[in-house]
Amino acid sequence: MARRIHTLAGYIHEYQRSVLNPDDFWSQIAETFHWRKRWDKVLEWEFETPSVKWFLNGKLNITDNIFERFLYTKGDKPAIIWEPNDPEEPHKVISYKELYKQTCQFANALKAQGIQKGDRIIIYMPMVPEAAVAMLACARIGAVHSVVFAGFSANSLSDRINDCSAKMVLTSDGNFRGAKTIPIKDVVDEALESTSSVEKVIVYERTKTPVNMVPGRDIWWHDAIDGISTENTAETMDSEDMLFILYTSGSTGKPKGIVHTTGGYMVYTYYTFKNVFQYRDEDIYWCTADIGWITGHSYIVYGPMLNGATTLMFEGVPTHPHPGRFWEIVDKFKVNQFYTAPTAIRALEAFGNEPLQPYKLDSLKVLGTVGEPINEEAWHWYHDHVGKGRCPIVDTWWQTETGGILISPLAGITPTKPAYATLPLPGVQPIIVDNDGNELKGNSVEGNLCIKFPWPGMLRTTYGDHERCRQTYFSQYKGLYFTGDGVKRDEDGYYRILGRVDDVINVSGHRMGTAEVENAINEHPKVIESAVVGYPHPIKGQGIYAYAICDLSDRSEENLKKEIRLTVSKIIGPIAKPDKIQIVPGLPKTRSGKIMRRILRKIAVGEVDNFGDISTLLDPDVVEKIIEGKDTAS
Ligand code: 7RM
Repeated sequence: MARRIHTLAGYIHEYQRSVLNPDDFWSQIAETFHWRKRWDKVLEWEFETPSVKWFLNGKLNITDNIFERFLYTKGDKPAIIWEPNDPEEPHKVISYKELYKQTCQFANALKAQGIQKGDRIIIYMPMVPEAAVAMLACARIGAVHSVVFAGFSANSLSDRINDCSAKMVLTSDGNFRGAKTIPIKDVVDEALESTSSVEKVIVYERTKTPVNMVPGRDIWWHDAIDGISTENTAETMDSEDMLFILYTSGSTGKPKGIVHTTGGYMVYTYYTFKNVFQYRDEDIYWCTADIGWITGHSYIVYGPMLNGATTLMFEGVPTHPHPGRFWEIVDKFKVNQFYTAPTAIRALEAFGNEPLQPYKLDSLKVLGTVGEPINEEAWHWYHDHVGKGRCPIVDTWWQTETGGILISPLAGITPTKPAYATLPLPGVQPIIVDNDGNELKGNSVEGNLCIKFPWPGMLRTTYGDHERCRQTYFSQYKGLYFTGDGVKRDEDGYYRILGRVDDVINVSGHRMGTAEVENAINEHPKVIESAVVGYPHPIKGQGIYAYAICDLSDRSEENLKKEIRLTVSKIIGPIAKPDKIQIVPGLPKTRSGKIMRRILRKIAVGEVDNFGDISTLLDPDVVEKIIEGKDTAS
């Protein structure tokens, strides 16, 4: 198989080659694809503006490289195995040929509904194969998809629709999640009350939940494809044409639309999937992420499919109807590579080993984790009890912005080490800097993680606001991409990610800006001001601790906290609900009005002495009052 690394020596060799001559390295990988016109130049870049272009003037379509490329060799191979939320409902197996037909047909349907190359389409759907069809159909005709996690609120959805002026929304009547059925079409209807760009809504029937179909605007998926041809010639795209936008939280209030383009993203997700997971042609690969996150884009849909892999898609949740559900699915389909998040591992570990007992799990060859730092405890449990000590764990570090995995072991090829993402993939050049931007060279150092050279899968801009992209990622440290993560390089040169160094909280692998949550809390009319910090949480990794100054004149503290949680749920979504709320008389602020989160973080974990210098505080007494009230947090 082209471009697969087989040995540790091979890794070292490829890594060196990728640094010495990136153009040769990446063009040899890109050559394994079908290009309608070859690129003129491999790479043009500078990290000031920034401007990054890969495979310049190359012409291609990413779906050509999934379907037309594999049709003769893998047409009958399962592309998607879909397991529904309810174990009683039959699963589906969709071959590459069948997925190709569905993609072409839906691509034609989108065109028939007036969609053209460059139009933005929001996908707000459950984990059903049609969600992948929707993404691929957009890519086929050059429409830009923006998948929004179907757990987000109407308000979050309308913000995203407005930010990219989406012309269409793809959704479903409802979403089965564990024991619940969530009426997501209602959420879309509410979101569309505060948007004006959306002309059409296509609704996939999943739950048979009654919905209100707006005449002239809403159309059922099955009606949209009725009588539509299953043949379609893919649009010719430039390497640097936008493939998708995915919104992600940062340290400011408003989520950013991360933009990925066609050629580089294709090459990068293909290469990283192949090497990190060491996927073999007959393997069944399962990533448990939702397609609303970048992991779902790169490692459920594009990466696996560009490798002609069989990718398992699961509609449900880890613990429904029982905490052995994941292991049941592994055995049912003889899953070989299993990729999940530390938060899921910890949640399942909490049930003990009993739920594992009925299952053999002997098909497993590779285990993966992503989304947040994994603690050693959870790593060992995963390794010993799920992998039975036989399976290497790939702890994959990457971001929405990076498009694909940057630092990770290659399964069975390079060494693993508990809680370490270990080594950069070929083509990835990490650098650690101190707060002044000085490079920390050599081993046994700790600092801010930056990347000093482009890789094909990296973000190109933030939608509609390039300056924000520069500000957020390229301005802290001159000439470097700043990840926002702290990192340690140990005595052997292995990387351990230490978590965010900015105001981003990582709850169960989902990024949340403190400002974003505060803005939502402040929407409650009785909240005067609030400050939010992360604190260690046994299952979620980090929990949200909110300090709020409130008007309690006409309701109980308990009721107000309930209402605040409801408000946050409505504005962002249930995942942003604070785990703890403490009503406080004031917040520790500097004379310039900046909230000293450092102090609030310490109080949240019960460290109530040794605050360092608090003399710059406007009102140092407030700290004492917050400490006194700590037990009222709930
Ligand atoms: C893929 C994804 C990105 C942030 C990132 C880190 C954290 C992700 C790991 C990790 C430690 C890991 N994209 N993170 N993977 N921390 N070890 N293996 O999660 O944009 O949603 O989040 O997640 O802080 O900056 S993301």
